Amino acid sequence: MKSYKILVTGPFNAGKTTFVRTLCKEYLDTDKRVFQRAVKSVTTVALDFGVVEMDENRRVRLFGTPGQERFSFLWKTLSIGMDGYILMIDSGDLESVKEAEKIYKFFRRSAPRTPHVIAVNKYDKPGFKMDCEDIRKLLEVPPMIPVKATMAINYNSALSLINTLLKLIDRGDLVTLREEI
Ligand SMILES: Nc1nc2c(ncn2[C@@H]2O[C@H](COP(=O)(O)OP(=O)(O)O)[C@@H](O)[C@H]2O)c(=O)[nH]1
Ligand SMILES: [Mg+2]
Repeated sequence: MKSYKILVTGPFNAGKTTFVRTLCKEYLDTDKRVFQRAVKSVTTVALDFGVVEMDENRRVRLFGTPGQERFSFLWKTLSIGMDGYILMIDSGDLESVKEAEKIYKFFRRSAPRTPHVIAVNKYDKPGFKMDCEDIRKLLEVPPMIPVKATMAINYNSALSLINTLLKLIDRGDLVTLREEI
């Protein structure tokens, strides 16, 4: 049995907790009620955790980070031993993209050779949306790193994102990634 540790990171409200809940029958979340109900009424304060059984040979352990920068001291700790990470962004929110830029810089610096995918999330929502190519340019994502439109609320979309990342991890293209920095 191969076990992968995947970190799900990204700004507040991008859909990280939703992603873990969609994929995992059993999960742990640490969402707390927020008393300033500006954007949403609950927020993750420590981590999300869930296990996905991909098939009889592969298991994925998902660790979702808290999005707000005041919890960023946890990012490094949660990322220890990760095989890959997902950077999730709310495609309809420019603030989310700006926040994502800071988080991405943090992980590119602290884990420069770690395979990852960018999830341009909430693609089902009508109205303004950033497209994947714009996000790629803005975040300066290396060519071999996938930038995918996703819907964390949808099981098949969430599963397909995990599969994309596992393929990248199994290819072991870390050397190429290092050369692209
Ligand atoms: N329409 C739509 N809403 C989503 C999607 N993913 C997450 N959301 C909603 O976005 C809000 C924030 O999601 P949450 O998972 O708490 O974000 P987190 O802060 O990154 O953990 C919630 O109201 C979710 O229901 C998606 O793919 N489509
Ligand atoms: Mg959350």
